[in-house]
Amino acid sequence: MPTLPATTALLVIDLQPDFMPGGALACHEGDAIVPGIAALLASRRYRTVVATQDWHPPGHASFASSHPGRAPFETIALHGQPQVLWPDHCVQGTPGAALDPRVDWRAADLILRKGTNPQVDSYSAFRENHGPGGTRPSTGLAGWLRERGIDDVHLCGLARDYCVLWSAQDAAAAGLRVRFLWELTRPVTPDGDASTREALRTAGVDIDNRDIP
Ligand code: VGL
Ligand code: ZN
Repeated sequence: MPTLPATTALLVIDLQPDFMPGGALACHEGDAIVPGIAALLASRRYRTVVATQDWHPPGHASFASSHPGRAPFETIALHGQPQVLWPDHCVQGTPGAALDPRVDWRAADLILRKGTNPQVDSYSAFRENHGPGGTRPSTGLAGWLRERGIDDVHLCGLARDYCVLWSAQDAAAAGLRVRFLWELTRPVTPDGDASTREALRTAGVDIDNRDIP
């Protein structure tokens, strides 16, 4: 496989055991994408690779268990915005929060942990969800990529309908060219695929349907 231009980076979103079948917040067929992503990293086809790691403190505000009387997958208002309440997942330092051990992460140039603010969720690799006061602090990733001359990003990982989608939307909003490696993503909610595709089209994101790009 030929090396891609140095202006293209691969973003691998939240490839962690808690998002795999049997995990705390399993994505539908989440493990099906692991061999393809492992092969992509091993090929060294991308000169720049960024991995994100969902990394919540215990008692995080996105956990249903932090809201007495609430159940996982209910939606509440948090900081004035809708917030899906999740099962406890990706708790800092637990095995389910590790990067997937089937991938050789030596090819990753940056490992970005997100969701560390106890009060605020963070789906996107680029900025937190709405927090108190309505602010959405940047993670600095857009600047990190720009400093390296990167203007094109390819995204894969979990979950297709949350963290990969939100990262793709923010990448496009940051002025990057964005390719969504559809077959190297899997959703929390398979029924949501049509609306995910529509949201990506609206954001101007290119959907790549090949098994390996
Ligand atoms: C994710 C829900 C909660 C994701 C992370 O990686 O898509 N979804 N935390
Ligand atoms: Zn999370």
